[in-house]
Amino acid sequence: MKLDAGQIAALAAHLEDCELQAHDTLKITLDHPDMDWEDAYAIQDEIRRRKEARGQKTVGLKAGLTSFAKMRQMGVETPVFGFLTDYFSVPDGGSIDTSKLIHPKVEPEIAFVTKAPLKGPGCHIGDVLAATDFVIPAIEIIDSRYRDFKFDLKSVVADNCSSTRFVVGGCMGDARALDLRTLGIVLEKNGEPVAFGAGAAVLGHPATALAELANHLGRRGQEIPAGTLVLSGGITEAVSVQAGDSVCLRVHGLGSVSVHFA
Ligand code: 0L1
Ligand code: MG
Repeated sequence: MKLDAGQIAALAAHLEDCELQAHDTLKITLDHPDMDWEDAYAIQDEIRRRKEARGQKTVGLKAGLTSFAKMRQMGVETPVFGFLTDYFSVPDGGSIDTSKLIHPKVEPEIAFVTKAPLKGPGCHIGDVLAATDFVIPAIEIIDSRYRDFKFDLKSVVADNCSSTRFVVGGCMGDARALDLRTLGIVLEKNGEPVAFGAGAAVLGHPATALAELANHLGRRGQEIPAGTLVLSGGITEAVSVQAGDSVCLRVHGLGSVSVHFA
C-alpha cells in the first residue's frame, strides 16, 4: 500500500461526502498518483465501514465494467467490484429524487441471488450456476462522484464503483433452466427503446462476473455469502437520465422492471 491510514480515512470521508451532498470532485489519483489497488479497495472498504457504523446495512455486491460496451464507453479493460447499501434500493416502479444525485445514468443488468457461498480462487461459471437461487432483472443507477465521469480505475474503485441506487423486479428466473447468454433485453426511456442486448455482452456469460467477483474476494480472504444479491454489470452502455425520465427494462421471459426520475 502507498497510502497511510489517515490518508485512506480522509479520502473515504471526502468521496462519501460528495455522494451524500451530491457534489462532484476531481479524480483522487491527481493528488495521489502512486496509490495502488489495495489503497483503492481500502478506501471503498472505509466508505462501507462508515455507512455500517451509522446503522446502514450492506444489502448486496456488484460487478461493474463487465461488458465490452461499458469497457469501450469508459476506456478500460478490467471489471471492478463494489457494494450496495440499504438506501440504494428502490422499489420496482418507484421514484428517484435526482436532486440527491449528480449526473445519474442507468444500466440494464441481470441480478443473481445466491443460495450457497462462493469462494475463490478457482471459482467458475459452473460454481456460480450451482450456487444461484434465482436471477432477476435489475436497473442499476450509477452516479460517479467524479466530474463528467472522468476517472481512472483506481479512482472509480475508491468511489465504490459509482454505485448509488438499484431496482430489481419482474420475475425470478431459474439460472439452470435459462440460457443467460442469449437472454435478450430492451431498455426503454420514456417509452422509446434506447439500448438492446443479450446476456453474453457481460464477459461472455453474466455468471462470469460473479466468478470474477468471488476470485477477487478470495484474494482478499473473503467470499460471496449465501443469500447475497449481486448485480452482474451493465449489458449495454450506460444511458444518461434526468428529472422527468421514466426507464423500463424488459428481459425476455422475466418481465420488466421500471423506475421514474423526479
Ligand atoms: O456499474 C458499473 O459498471 C459502474 C462502474 C464504474 C464506472 C462508471 O461509473 O461507469
Ligand atoms: Mg453496473
